[in-house]
Amino acid sequence: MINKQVLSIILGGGQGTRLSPLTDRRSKPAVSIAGKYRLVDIPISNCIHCDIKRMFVLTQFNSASLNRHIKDTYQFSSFSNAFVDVLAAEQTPENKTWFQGTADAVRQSMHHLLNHEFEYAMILSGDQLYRMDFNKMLEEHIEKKADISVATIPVSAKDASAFGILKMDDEGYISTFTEKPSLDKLPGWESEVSTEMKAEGREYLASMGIYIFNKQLLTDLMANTDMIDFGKEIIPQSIGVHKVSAYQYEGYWTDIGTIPSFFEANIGLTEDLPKFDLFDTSNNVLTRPRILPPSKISGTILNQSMIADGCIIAAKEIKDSVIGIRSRIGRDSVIEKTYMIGNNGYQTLEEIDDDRNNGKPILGVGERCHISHTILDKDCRIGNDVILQGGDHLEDVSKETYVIQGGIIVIRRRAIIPDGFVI
Ligand code: ADQ
Ligand code: ADP
Repeated sequence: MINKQVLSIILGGGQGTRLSPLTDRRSKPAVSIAGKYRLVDIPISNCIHCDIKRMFVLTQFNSASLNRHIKDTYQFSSFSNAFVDVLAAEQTPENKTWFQGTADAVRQSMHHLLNHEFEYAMILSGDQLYRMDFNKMLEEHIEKKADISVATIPVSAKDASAFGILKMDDEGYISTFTEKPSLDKLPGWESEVSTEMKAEGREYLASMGIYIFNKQLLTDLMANTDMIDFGKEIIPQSIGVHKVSAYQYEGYWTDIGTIPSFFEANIGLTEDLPKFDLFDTSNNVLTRPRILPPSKISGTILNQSMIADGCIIAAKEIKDSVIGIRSRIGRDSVIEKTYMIGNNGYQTLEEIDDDRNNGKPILGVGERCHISHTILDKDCRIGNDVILQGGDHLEDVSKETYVIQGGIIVIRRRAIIPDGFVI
């Protein structure tokens, strides 16, 4: 029953614009993934499957879609104490008290957290794709009488600079920690890892940004220090002062906090045996059930693709792509390596006629388009004969209707791309 003593705190995104433009008008936890879920569904589902059912989602700004999603999805019996609450920073970007970092977000939310009884705070990131049994980590935390536990995963030298890298002593406590070391600082930071991980060249133990804190210590740190970040300050400065334990995890886990990693994680789901299995029914990803009709597809060659509910598709070919709810794709269009997020609703036949008569592209992708290495955000209107060919040949840019980042074209939400447009 230890999980009943846990309060989970999901860090839902800072001021950072790493997922921009997807986060320009909605908070990060509300960003759509795999055509029908939202990012926040990943940590929430992990918690629910571990019977950790009291959760706060800390976000820099509130969005209607996040609140509606949480309210409509996570409904618990009124006789249980389960809840998912969104706590948004109430300030403006100009205001100094806007969440300054991950620990500052927790500090500013402490008065809400302390309204609940708990022994352990489970701090999770809102931008990772993984499935983890938090109870195992919790059991180890208690067994080792740790004050703080940090979940760790082996990574390669190439990836190590993006993470907090640590070393453990013989008893499994963290002896040293460095946040995002540059490549030249890496020698000497290798750890003993399993032969499987070693064979993959993953010899550095990275912090997954998943922490368990004993309530008393967290309360003290929040009240008596002004440290604003877990990775940069609290974790490194706790080593040698508190018992900071490393929980070793070797399953699938990936950061989806940037446009390229978000894109790869989505497209990766279309592989024959994807590393993250959406078809694992005992640990499924939960989301809002929608009453949508089955997708209707005609004349399309479909390969390695996932098509969500409620789509109307007449494309020529769709491959290596994820097509989100209520997507509409016109005749003779080819979609490759693309994540189409989908639409919020359908147009009526009258609206479609009106748009056509006024020369305005209708919702979705038009006819004879060729789209690859692209993310189409919600409710875009892509005209006919549009060519969007993402790839490494493209420079990063930010325009009114689209952004290019790391070779991936991102068409902004509600953007209208005229007939014949070419990138
Ligand atoms: P990063 O992921 O780079 O490194 P950070 O940017 O602090 O760290 O984000 C952690 C999580 O908190 C993300 O989900 C982010 O969106 C969210 N977040 C950031 N600022 C926030 C704020 N002000 N309010 C609410 N949420 C906020 C961290 C650790 C590393 C570790 C990696 C693993 O610092 O040590 O290796 O996570 O991904
Ligand atoms: P998301 O793209 O994250 O799903 P939604 O499309 O659900 O976000 O937007 C949330 C709510 O805000 C919806 O009710 C939507 O109609 C409304 N909304 C979003 N953008 C606009 C806008 N530009 N003008 C008017 N209403 C908007």
